[in-house]
Amino acid sequence: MSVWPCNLKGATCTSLFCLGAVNLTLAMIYVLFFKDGRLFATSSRPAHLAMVAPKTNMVAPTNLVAPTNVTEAEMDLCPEIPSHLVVGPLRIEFNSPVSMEFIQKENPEVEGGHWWPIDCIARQKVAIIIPFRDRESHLRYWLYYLHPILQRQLLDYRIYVINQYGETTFNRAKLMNVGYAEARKQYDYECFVFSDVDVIPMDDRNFYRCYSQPRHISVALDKFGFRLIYTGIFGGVTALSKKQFNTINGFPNKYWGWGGEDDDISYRLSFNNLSISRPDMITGRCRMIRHGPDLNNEPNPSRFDYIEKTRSTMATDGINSLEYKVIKVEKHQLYTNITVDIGKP
Ligand SMILES: [Mn+2]
Repeated sequence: MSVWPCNLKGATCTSLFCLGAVNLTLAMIYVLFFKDGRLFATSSRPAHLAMVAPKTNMVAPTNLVAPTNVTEAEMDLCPEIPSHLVVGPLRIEFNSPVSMEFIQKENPEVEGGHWWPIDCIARQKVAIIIPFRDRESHLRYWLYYLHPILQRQLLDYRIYVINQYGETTFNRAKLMNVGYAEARKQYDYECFVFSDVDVIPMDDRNFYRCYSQPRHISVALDKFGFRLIYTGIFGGVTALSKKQFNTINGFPNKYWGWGGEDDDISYRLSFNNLSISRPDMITGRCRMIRHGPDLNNEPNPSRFDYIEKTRSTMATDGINSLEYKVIKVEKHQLYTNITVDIGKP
């Protein structure tokens, strides 16, 4: 029996075999080194690909523009859509609590909530701001799910938890203003994402970055049957560039208690001729953690009066009139915590 893998004799068989071997070698070189479009595209930071739904559930992104031809000067910029990393729909559940230690072990490269890609230059430096008080278990779910997603999106990001000091009525919009102001002092961010602690995206193609218009990210909440409940809605998770944020004088400071501040922000956008950019209703699906009413965050009865006057108040109530006192700054591995006294109504 011949050791050659064919029945032909002599030179014909040898050359066929050699051709096959050359082909195989070339294919291996391609797979090993060129697959990511970059020579030796190896990383010491493996992408976290857990929690992936079956491939059959995946839907092609319709809201994303294909990257244009990369010029030589942009050679090292990260791809606008890292399609080799993002996976599409994700399974998001809140049944089994996760410990902070576990999430820390899962994200060894994160420091003070900061992570950035090492194989390419991130397209945007993003400050992610979470207005917060007394929701530790929600924060753990948020960190558990979001860190891997933001890393697959190849963002240079840092998580800021803006923790309201004391027991007075909660003020979400003012805390977001504080987050903006404090983040600006630390780093030259070009994009600010504002996220409720209890909202988690269900698709990693829903990018936590800025667009040419202010971005509404949490467009299809499970709580509302995955529908946009009204056109101007701008709550949950949103993203504004530095320029967009300053154009509207930031957010209002006077909405104490639940409700109204998101609509005020939406009015600020339209009065300044900005429109709202959104992902499609599949990519934009999000889950909200169920919870009872918070202490000291009752619905604000003045909100309807305030919203009516946004056009005249937005120039004087905003980032230009913000006053607060930082109580303490703590760098945890997975986030930077800023506890702040924002006064009272
Ligand atoms: Mn909530």
